Amino acid sequence: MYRTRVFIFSAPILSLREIRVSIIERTVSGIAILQIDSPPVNAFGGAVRAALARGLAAACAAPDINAIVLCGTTLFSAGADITEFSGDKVRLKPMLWDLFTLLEASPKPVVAAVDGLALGGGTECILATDYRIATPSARFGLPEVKLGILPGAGGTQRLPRLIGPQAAIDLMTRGHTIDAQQALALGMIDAIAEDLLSEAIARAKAIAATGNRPTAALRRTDKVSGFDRAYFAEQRSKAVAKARGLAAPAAIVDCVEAACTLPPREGLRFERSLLDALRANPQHMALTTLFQAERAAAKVPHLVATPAPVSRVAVIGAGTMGVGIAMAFANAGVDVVLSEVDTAAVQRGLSTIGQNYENAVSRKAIDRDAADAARARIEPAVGLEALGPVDLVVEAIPEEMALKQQLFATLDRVTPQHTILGTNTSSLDIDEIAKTTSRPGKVVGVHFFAPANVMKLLENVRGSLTDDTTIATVMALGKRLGKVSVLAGNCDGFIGNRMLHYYSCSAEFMVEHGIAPTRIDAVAEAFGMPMGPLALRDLVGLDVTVLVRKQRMARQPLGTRTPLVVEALHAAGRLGMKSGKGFYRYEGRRRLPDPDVTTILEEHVRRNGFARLALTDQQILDRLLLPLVNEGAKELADGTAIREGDIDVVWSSGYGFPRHEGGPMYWGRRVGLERVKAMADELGQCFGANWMPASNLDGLLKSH
Ligand code: 3H9
Repeated sequence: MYRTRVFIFSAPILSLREIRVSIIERTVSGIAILQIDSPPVNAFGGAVRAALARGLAAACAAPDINAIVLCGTTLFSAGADITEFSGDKVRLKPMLWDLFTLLEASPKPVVAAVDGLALGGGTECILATDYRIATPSARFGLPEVKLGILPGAGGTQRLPRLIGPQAAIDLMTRGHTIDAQQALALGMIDAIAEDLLSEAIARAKAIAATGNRPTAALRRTDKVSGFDRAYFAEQRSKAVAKARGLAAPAAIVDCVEAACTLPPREGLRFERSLLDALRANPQHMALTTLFQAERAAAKVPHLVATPAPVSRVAVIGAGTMGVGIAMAFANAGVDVVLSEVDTAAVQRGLSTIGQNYENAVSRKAIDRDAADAARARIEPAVGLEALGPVDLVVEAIPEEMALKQQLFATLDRVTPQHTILGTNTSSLDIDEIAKTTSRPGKVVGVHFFAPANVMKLLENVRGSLTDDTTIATVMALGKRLGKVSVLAGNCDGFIGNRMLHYYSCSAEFMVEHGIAPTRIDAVAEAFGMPMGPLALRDLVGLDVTVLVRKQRMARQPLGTRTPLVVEALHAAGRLGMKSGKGFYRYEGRRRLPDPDVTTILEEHVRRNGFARLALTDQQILDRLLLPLVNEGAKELADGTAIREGDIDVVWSSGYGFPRHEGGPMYWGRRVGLERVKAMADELGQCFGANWMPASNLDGLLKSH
């Protein structure tokens, strides 16, 4: 019917990836189609920006073109090219904000056609077009806040004008994605169509034929009038309260206020000045480095094996962990058999699962159909003989070596030879468990974090005989379950819990030297930890700490001092949150200071004759975090962790280390590894050899 010509506006090749923006010019229809095609995610790197600007200019100059359709491939665009964020990279012109200004000023109408994802600059781009159409499955979002910045290519100025300040603040400060139906309801897009390109072409033709162009977002005023200073003051204080120290949310509110109160050009200038300030804030680089570390963590150096298929999984144990793990698989579309020792136990597990899904539906975290489908994927089983043909087993029974060994010996007998046998242990020796089976190559640690259906981390643990296919399989599992996978070596506590020991013990030593638990927790929480170390002890249970510590004390070198405040509280009948009393007293989940704790602790300090320390808040923070970094360095030295970034991913995704601090190793580098060493020297003298400086700290100091 019509002649199709394809121009490839190939840009200077900046990397091995193919970068191109193609213009498909349909001369009969009079429509130019600009397609962004730059794998893997159509990011707006310099080359793409330049090619798009050239494409736009060519389409505007061509006399037989009346309108333009702008589209992507299977996704529209993931936004600005994050690899350009590291300081040393030269950014090619045009800058993203200039490109979108060009787009908005195009003399010929531009219709955006969105399939897949439009994120960050991808969403900002479509806001600068005349009309926006998306497929029903398209998703939109402005996740810049997660990188410590704001939608600084005009997004903070165009979005409120299209959808109003409240919805704009919500989208930009939370950074979540919404689907096409929600975007349509908000007024962010104008239509949804199955046959995306045909509809977009038809709309472009219609706008060109009538000459009736919709008002550009920046010139709209209907949604942004009538909001006073008090409204924005309230929005700002809500954003700050939720931000836990992250600077970007408040800046986003400031920009939205500017969109509601300033003329467009001034608003854009204001947005740029706040973008520049956030870019200069160390939080931005910390978050960007963590984004890259998360993607790197999933790639195990020199591992070439292909993951084995996993279509049916068994979870052994229907306690809190087992239930969460079963839900994590079911949510990802994997069939699960949940096994317990008797019918009553498995029924209890199923009823918890049912309740969890009901709660999720009422919170609107999942829709009813998806919840029912996930629940239907979980099948109960009593005993191990009834597991059937499963590809992977994840064991989540109590942390006792003898129990686990007995279980694995049975699993080895009752499951097919290809089945991978995973243990959810948080600290036990994988090799000791593997040796009870005839397939140590297929035994691996798959350490989920509670609640397993929510927490993002999967810490996989390689035993000395675990084979490459097994490792590739469990590493790929993380992505399938929507989690980040990190590979750890086999040692006491692996990457995360091994470091946690030093963090918690350091807090307890401070208590032994007269610092109040409430103050230590307040310092940790002010830094951004979701919960202080002593409140965390209460959550886990003081009885659990006492038990684990007894086993650990038998293994530690002579001359190592162990803090015994948990033991003192436990001896007074305080088990933590579950008994309503621990380092605090509890009213439900509400944590309150308890004068009885002060009495017990003072007696403990007096009886042992511990000296009182006077510490500033900064010194308390240093005593909590510097030993973490020291132990992390030791993990790098002995191969427990492959990369510093892996440790940062474990701590940010599994332990709530504030993401904008980049993780403990990133934080340690920023504050100075010399301080890590000095602290380790000091604590090593007091508490024993385990606390001494890592041997590789000097090497790490030189390596950056
Ligand atoms: C922005 O737009 C700023 C502007 O407002 C203002 C500026 C003035 N750039 O995650 P995956 C890579 S800020 C470069 O494994 P998935 C990623 O590193 C930006 N590269 O896949 C990986 O590389 P590799 C706002 C990017 O399917 C590969 O793509 N946008 C970018 O699970 C595959 O990624 C965001 O914050 C990027 N923007 O998830 C979006 N995005 O293969 C961030 C990804 O070498 N991205 N890569 O490991 C995401 O959320 C996810 O990557 C996405 C795909 C959902 C897109």
